[in-house]
Amino acid sequence: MEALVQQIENYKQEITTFNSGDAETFRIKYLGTKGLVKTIMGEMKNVAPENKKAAGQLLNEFKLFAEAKYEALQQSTTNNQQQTTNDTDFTLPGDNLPLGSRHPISIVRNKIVSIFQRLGFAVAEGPEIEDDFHNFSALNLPENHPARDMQDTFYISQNPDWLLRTHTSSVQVREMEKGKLPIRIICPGRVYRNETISARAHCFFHQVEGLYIAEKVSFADLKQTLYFFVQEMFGKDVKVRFRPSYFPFTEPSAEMDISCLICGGKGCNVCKHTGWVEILGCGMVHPAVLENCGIDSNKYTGFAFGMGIERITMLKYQIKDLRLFSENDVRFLKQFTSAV
Ligand code: 2NM
Repeated sequence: MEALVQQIENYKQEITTFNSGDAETFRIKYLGTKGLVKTIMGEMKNVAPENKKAAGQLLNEFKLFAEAKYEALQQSTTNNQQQTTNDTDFTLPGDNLPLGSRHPISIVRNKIVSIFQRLGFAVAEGPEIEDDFHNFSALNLPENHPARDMQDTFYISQNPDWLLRTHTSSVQVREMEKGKLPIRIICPGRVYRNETISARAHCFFHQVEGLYIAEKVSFADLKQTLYFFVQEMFGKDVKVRFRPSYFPFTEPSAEMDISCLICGGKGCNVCKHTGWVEILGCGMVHPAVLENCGIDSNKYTGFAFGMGIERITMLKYQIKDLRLFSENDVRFLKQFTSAV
């Protein structure tokens, strides 16, 4: 009995000064199924019968003492956690992440697309790796046309019928083949030409082409649509003129010029002192192209146009070198902002 009293005193001392772990460590060591409190409870069987009552009281007291300490430890852990939470000020401003900006080509493409969408044109897309039919044959480009030259176009060595599209007209061919008329689409996208890279040429650039096919579509519709477009794009004061031109896939064909934005038509370096700058090619879709795509050219007519996004972007922002668009120099790229 004496020994048990002494032992409990020692354990109480140990518990009072316990600081070698959290509440759970304490629970396992003292109150768990293999803990110290259970172990000394087990020693009751060695206590002489006349001492059992006193020993029982002593052990119960010890158990309560250990439980009180456990509760105190639990409480202080919770307090600590609350303390940590309160230390974090969620109202402080976050880290400053550098903001990117949209590429000027994307800004201008989005603007072009949104103007034509307001006129009821839908966006159509297609593959950049095309076959000869969709890029050339269907579009009335003869076998000996210079655009088909190995030097002018990138071919895929695996299959001589495959190439990188040289215009997004191939997307329009695919839409016409579907046979759902009328068609009113614009096709933005990247196109490829086998050119030596310079300030004015690159091996890839970006285009938006448009196509409208229905019954009784006329050249007057073409002119009015494109006039609306340039007024929205460059302002109401812009003037336009059409010059006769040639494309194998349109007849008649024309180039459209706008009055020079820089000098207002008086003559400057940008317009090479003519007062006009060329911005797109257009025309009435050649009946042979319609027939190649399975459309009855006696019933339907249509107009088409195509423009280079780089060219329009260079005009809009007075950018002098095409290479700036693909060099990814942040000092250049961060100068452009847009709401679109
Ligand atoms: C241009 C100029 C003129 C054109 C023609 C077609 C199609 F598929 F309907 F035949 N798509 N795009 C076209 C016409 C493109 O780009 C300067």
